[in-house]
Amino acid sequence: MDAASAARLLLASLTEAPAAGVWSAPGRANLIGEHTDYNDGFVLPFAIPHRTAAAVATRPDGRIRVASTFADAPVEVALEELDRLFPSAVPRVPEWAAYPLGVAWALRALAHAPAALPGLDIAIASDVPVGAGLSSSAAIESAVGVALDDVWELGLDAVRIAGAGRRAENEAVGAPTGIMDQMASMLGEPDAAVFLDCRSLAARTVPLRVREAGLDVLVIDTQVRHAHATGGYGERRAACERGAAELGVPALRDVAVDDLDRAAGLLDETTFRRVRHVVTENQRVLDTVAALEAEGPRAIGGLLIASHASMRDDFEISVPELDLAVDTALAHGAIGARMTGGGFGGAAIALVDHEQADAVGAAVRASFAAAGFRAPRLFTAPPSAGPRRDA
Ligand code: GAF
Repeated sequence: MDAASAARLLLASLTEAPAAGVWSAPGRANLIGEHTDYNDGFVLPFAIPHRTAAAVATRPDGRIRVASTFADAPVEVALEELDRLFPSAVPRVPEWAAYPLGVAWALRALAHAPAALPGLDIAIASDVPVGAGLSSSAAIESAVGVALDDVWELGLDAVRIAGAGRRAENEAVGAPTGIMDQMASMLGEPDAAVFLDCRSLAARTVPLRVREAGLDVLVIDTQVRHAHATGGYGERRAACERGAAELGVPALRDVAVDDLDRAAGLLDETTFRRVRHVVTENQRVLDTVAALEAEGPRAIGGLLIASHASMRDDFEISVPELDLAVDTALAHGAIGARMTGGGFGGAAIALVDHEQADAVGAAVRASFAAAGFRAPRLFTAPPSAGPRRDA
């Protein structure tokens, strides 16, 4: 059953009120541009076919209830209670519920007459792998965001809805993430990547016609689960902020590749390597956009490979499973491969000839088995559509 049908069924089990509608939004893979978003830099993600759906019914009592197929029990609060729950550095409701309730809180703050908004029952279902670095959380935020924008008649554009999703992530869940995932989910289009300047939020699509080029994007979910509210992600972000402060710039976006020699003399060795990753990764995003536009996806393999090496060696966010996935894919003919998303687990992507996709997948499975790693989950992910109303 698809996510929209599952959400609709779940809603029917919650309330007899008719559904106002069902909306869905995709997860994303990042083609290139990792840990650049919160440094005011450039990213180039694309929406994947996996989606999260939100079925919504209004209710007259000013309360909001969220339920999901991946949680035991619904969570219900009064709408005005949202302002007492958030912002919070730690989720004050079960973590899964902080995503949709955080979006409702952030969107309610944008309404002209918040007290007049109707209460809601929201049922959520998803086929985006959780904890795989494929933005299952942004998919929830975008699906709920577009649903509430319609039901509450807010008239917001995609960038404002993405901003509400990011507020939920940062201020309701407490994960110090950037804006990439929400913008990718909101702006994704078939056969295209989303080129986003994270400083200005100017975005445009760039052709990513993998099928036309005889290629597949193979996603290799290592099944090593990660979480961005804890640990390494925040440490990397702090190192970038430290580097920018020591170099006297507002953000690492303002450091050019040619400035790196000077930076090496000013920063401690670890901070320098964190900075070098971000600075060179920004340039790789620009180079990838230029290569896609001039020559198409067969021209970007070297940039993907260099990006992975930078994350592995300079930013140190890869894990052995991701490195093995990338190395094995490359050894079996992939044009390029890299880990995607925040790191410390999650998924890698490999750009492979369509005819070789099965063989590359089999080789990755065999290498994981030989290394004693948990079996990876593999699927192809053509660049796909953004949010839509399903019913
Ligand atoms: C996670 C975050 F949510 C994004 O904002 C981004 O920083 C990414 O990691 C790394 O590029 O997905």
